[in-house]
Amino acid sequence: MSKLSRFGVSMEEEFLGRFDAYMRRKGYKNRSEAIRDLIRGVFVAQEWQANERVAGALLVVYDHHRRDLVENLLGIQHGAQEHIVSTQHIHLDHHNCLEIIVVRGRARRIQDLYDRIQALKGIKHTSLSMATTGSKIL
Ligand code: NI
Repeated sequence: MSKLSRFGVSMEEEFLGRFDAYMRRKGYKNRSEAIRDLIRGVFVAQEWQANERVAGALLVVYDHHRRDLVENLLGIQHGAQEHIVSTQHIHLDHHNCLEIIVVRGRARRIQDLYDRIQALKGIKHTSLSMATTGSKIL
């Protein structure tokens, strides 16, 4: 573990009060850990903006009776094998399926993959969880 440094932060009381309320709601025991997590979030966002190697998960909900959609979804994934680490398929009910596609690679390529899946006709819901490989985050 690297050496810890302390620093002082000045801010308006009302602003700090709101931050402390946020911290308590989230269950943090102290401000330091809450601030560290917020800063880590900024660094992860920067990794994505700088097109670095990132990791993440795409979540897709769709009706599997739409065969054209299923075919297109599979086609896109087969064309992006180098970025797909694994796929988990959950049958939600008689009609709906949920897929979690774990991805890794350059941020722009992952974003492009997500955009193409999101734009498929018939998709009910998508979300992209932008994570990090962890190599640049303490
Ligand atoms: Ni299914």
